[in-house]
Amino acid sequence: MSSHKHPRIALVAVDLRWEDETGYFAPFSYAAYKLEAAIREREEFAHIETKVFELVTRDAQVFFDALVEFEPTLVAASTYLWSLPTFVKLAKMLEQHDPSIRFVMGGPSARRSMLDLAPYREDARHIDGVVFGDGEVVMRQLAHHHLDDDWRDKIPGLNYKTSLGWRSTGELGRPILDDYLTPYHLGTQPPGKMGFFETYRGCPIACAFCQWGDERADRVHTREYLAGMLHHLDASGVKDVFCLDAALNLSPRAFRALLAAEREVGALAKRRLQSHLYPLMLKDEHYEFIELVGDFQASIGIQSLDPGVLEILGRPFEPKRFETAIASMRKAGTLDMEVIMGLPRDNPKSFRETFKKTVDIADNVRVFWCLALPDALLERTEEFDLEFDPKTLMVTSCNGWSYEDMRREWDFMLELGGGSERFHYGPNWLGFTTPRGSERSLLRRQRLEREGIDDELPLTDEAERDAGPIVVEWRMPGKVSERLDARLGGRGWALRGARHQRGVLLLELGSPGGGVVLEAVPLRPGQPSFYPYQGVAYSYRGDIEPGDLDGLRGIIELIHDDVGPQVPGAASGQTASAPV
Ligand code: B12
Ligand code: SF4
Repeated sequence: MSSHKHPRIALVAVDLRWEDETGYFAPFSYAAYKLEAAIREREEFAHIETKVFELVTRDAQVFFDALVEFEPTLVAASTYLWSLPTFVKLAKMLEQHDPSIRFVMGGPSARRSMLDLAPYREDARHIDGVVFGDGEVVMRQLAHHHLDDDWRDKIPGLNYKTSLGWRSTGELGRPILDDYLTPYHLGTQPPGKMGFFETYRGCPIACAFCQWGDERADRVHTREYLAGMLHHLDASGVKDVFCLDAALNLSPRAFRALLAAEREVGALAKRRLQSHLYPLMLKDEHYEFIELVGDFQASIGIQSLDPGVLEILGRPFEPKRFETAIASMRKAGTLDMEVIMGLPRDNPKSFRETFKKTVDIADNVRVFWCLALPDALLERTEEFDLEFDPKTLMVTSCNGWSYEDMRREWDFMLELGGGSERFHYGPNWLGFTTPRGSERSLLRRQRLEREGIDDELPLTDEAERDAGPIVVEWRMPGKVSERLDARLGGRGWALRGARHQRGVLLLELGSPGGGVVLEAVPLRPGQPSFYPYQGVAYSYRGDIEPGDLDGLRGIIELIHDDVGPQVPGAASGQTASAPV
């Protein structure tokens, strides 16, 4: 029996725009818009209303309020590391509000191993369906059947938790990539954002620490499809483009299709394209493609330069060929390099070597704190004697590393990065421009100006950037979080959220009398602040009784040891600018 309700599908995602301190990246949830397109492109679904709710918040209540107004019959949540806590809470809230609303979750954090972790174990049963892989096929099935009483029986590929454990509705086929249009084909992409495209899915290499490596990479888009996508992307006026592939050159078939499509359309000739490249597989045709692009910014995920570590973790590496490839890549464009700190079987000494070499070679460096991701290290904790924080997935110790080692290396890099151009960081990543990169970027800007390529930052609207209430989980390693909870709790205060915004650390504190937002920036001479304390200028927003001001100063002193090192450029970060 079917319900007589009018189908309304809400796709939800957390908007990460404010996570990028540099302003150079204006991302959006490509998956949410791509899945919406899978429904909107089909005539048979013309009667279904769809809407993407990509909100600048991690507060489930804010999503709930927005959804209740829309009255969805199906909520499809695009779930990543940064949105899992929010969407698990949201599922529960929606079920309590109206049990007839179907709540389905997909994306790389929608995994059994994640939902069985302590923070989610209890509430996972409020999710009606969890999809472990690609979403296009299942979204169309959901559009057809979600209002039927026996909807779950009709849709393979759903997993759900019962009091007796997990149940599955069966295997789901993988989508044929060309059968699904992009948001650019339909003109439904969000305005003011950068452009995203894919040429294939998955990655043929299987590095132990990466979630991508778990997927086969045997499906590619054709030249015709990519030419259509580039044509629409061009017409959309998007300025910066980011290629979502594991690396542009890891699938020869997909790459050749892209090369032919770009030759035909010429959409990338006046644009900046950021893409990962795999140095050991670079050939002449790749340089030919780079030549076609207006401004090509290559990223290389080297992760470690220690051949022994890479071998253990399943990543092919040949130092000689690597060096030759890097030398040619440096001639072709800007070179960003990415490394991971805390990889199992690596150690602080070897990591420091990798880091130093990377700073020497690259224009921009990005470092990621090792994460225990599902389909990757999360499934191999015993093998690597690995401990991690179940909320942030940040590794807290493993073969070769103690938590203190990691903290020390991280602080060292924060200090170094703090004195560099384009320094930005979050709880599990940091990045900056190297001295070599600063020189190069000056020359690059001059060249772009000559060639008429716009070098403006893609997202400049401050008002839009700050729109919406923002409450963020405290995402520092568990021990810091635990210490803060214990210290504040003893005085009747609580840490409700924390975020970095444009060089300012914002802490949302709950107090017996309400709450305040505490701002922390590095202390500069003559700078006004509520309480300058040990190199950090603390100010607050919100109402606080005059009698409570001393209490707030006491709280600042209490948390400073943990909070100070998180202030961009403060304390340890203020002085260092010397090259390693
Ligand atoms: C672009 C990108 C970003 C962007 C933001 C993207 C955004 N707003 O969504 C930026 C640069 C900001 C970013 C940052 C980070 N990222 Co990132 N990022 C990516 C990347 C390269 C592409 C994502 C994408 O759009 N893919 C294309 C779409 C089509 O694929 P998809 O997202 O998997 O969606 C498909 C399915 O999962 C499914 N699906 C998705 N949603 C839903 C919903 C429903 C209902 C259903 C049924 C199905 C479904 O269907 C989709 C189509 O088939 C991926 C790697 C990759 N290629 O996927 C990493 C990835 C998502 N990032 C990852 C990580 C870890 C990070 C960081 C934490 C950095 C780090 N340490 O590596 C940061 C921190 C972010 C933060 N502030 O907290 C991990 C996520 C792991 C996880 N379990 O969540 C990934 C998978 C890479 C990896 N290392 O393995 N990232
Ligand atoms: S780290 Fe890069 S090469 Fe290794 S599996 Fe992930 S995407 Fe592939």
